[in-house]
Amino acid sequence: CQSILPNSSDIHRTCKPTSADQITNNKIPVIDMLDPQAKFLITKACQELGFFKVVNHGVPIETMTKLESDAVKFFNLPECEKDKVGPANPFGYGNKRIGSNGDVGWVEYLLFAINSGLVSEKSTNIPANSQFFWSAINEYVTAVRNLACVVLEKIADGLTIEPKNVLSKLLRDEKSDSCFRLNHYPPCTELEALSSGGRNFIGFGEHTDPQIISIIRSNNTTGLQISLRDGAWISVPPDQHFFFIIVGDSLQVMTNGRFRSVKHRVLANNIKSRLSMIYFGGPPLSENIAPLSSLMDEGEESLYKEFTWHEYKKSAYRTRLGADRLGLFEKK
Ligand code: GA4
Repeated sequence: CQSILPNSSDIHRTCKPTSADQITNNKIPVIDMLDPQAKFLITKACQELGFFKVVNHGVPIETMTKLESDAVKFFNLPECEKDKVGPANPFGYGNKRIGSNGDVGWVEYLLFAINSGLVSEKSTNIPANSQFFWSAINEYVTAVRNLACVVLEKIADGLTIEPKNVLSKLLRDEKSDSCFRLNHYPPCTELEALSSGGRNFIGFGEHTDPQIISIIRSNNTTGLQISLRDGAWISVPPDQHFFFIIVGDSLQVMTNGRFRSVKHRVLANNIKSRLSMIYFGGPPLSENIAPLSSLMDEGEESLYKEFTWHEYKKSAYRTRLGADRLGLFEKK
């Protein structure tokens, strides 16, 4: 059973904690999807932080817990079994290596393409007829895609742009280039030693998501942090019953910089495993990523050069995880 792990010294990528490096609940907006004000509150959160939590989201808890328990079963398999589904290129099972440009983290994952709204069995070499969790995963992905679309419709409403489905139709399109990720962060026993020296152990390095919107749900283990405008990192208290919404680079461009794609990262935990599931909602490859005309003020110019999602994605895959990907497309 040969492992593909890089030399362990490669994964000792560390970072300095900041003064704001603590569990900070009150900085993260909590949006009740049934609140008539939700559209305004969501829009405000996207402008200020690019991140918020949603409650009353309508996704049954069992849809989340069923997939979580199947995912735990998968990640508990012997390494040689999991390796049969890898290496991730970019889809499939990956262990510690993230992308193909040398990024590593204390994480193992499954990355799936989504085709016509369903997780593509062909994007990994997991047999379609295996005892794998296809039904749990597709039930989950269908539910969160729907939630993402409702959020995007509220955003259009909050920004008073027409038509209301101008953003959500990109995710509902059968050519939508979305993907789904299961991340498992095993407990990291070296963490204590390292953090006593004032450093933290990186599970998944800082980055922004290239897509329009991401929806993340995790088990009850800490680790996720987001960066505030002033550069301080705050820890996001985990909440297994709810979702966190992340504004992606494409939505920043479509709102001509009104919304902010939030930098985030995951720190490893020394005691508990963290399991997260993330839906990345992207447009069709041929879609032009440009400010929405109905949003632009008179005489307002795009802050960005013209590009399609395909071009942006191609460029993103050539960058390191923490790169300023959007910077390459800004008009200087
Ligand atoms: C970050 C968001 C998603 O997880 C992802 C990641 C992708 C990958 O893991 O293959 C990338 C990363 C992500 C952006 C830069 C490139 C590509 C790893 C990497 C170093 C699936 C995505 O779409 O972009």
